[in-house]
Amino acid sequence: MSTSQVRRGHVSHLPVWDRCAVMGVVNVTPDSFSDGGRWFDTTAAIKHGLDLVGQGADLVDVGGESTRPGATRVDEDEELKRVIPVVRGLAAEGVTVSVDTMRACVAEQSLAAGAALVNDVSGGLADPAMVPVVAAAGAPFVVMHWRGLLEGSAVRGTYENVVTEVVEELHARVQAVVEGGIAPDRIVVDPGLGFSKDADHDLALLAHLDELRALGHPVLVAASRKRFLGHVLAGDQGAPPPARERDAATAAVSALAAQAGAWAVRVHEVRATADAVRVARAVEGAQ
Ligand code: PMM
Repeated sequence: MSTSQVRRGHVSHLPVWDRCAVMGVVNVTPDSFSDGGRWFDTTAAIKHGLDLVGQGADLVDVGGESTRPGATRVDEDEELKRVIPVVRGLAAEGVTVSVDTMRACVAEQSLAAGAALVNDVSGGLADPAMVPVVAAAGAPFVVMHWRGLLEGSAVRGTYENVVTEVVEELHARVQAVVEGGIAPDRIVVDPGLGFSKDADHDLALLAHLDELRALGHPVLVAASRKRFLGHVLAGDQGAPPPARERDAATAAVSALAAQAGAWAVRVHEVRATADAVRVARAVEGAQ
């Protein structure tokens, strides 16, 4: 194993990459925050996923439910209808597919349709059947930090020390997930940028990715087009640029995250990030 692989960790049952991996996003939703509605048809979504692979994505994350603030939940049948054919179509083409879902039945059917990884923004909290399903399938699992499902909205975005608290809360979720039967070498952790966090929280977490890595699991960073980038780019006075004008800033985060030892970055626009992680790898190799 190369020093790069040792540094960023490896997820059992997934391919091994000798640099930070690139996870391209296909949102099969009419209302996602940054690209809602664009890939809302099965054929277009599969084509988009294949295009992302052509542009350098190592994995493709397929989601059928928007987690945009204020979004209402889609029903289970609708989520299945959106996601499963796209997962099946991409997996049939040899793509490493991740499914972005909070529902056990969507995870289960996606794994049966060829998905390699389950990405749950609730860290297994939204659906009590999620951890048992993923454990039974022996699949890798992304545990993201989010207080959205905890009681009491007042505590959600309030932190004394966001880095320490996110690390502690992720640690607790990882323990619960391991107790639920998911093997530790299949767990990825994610700080959940923008989920019950403001721009300063997101930036602090990015500045301390080493503390997340110290949990001993590969780290996924999903900064793509998020609100905090709009905030940074707007400066003190101006209005934030719209989501689709945040791709250069996203690629900058990808380079920084790769350099800080992230296992993967999740992005909508793949090309620039694919370059960024390769540059970061070359710099790392030169040290
Ligand atoms: N963010 C979104 C969706 N899925 N998954 C993980 N693991 N981490 C994230 O931060 C995350 C996610 C929301 O972004 P989008 O709707 O713009 O894709």
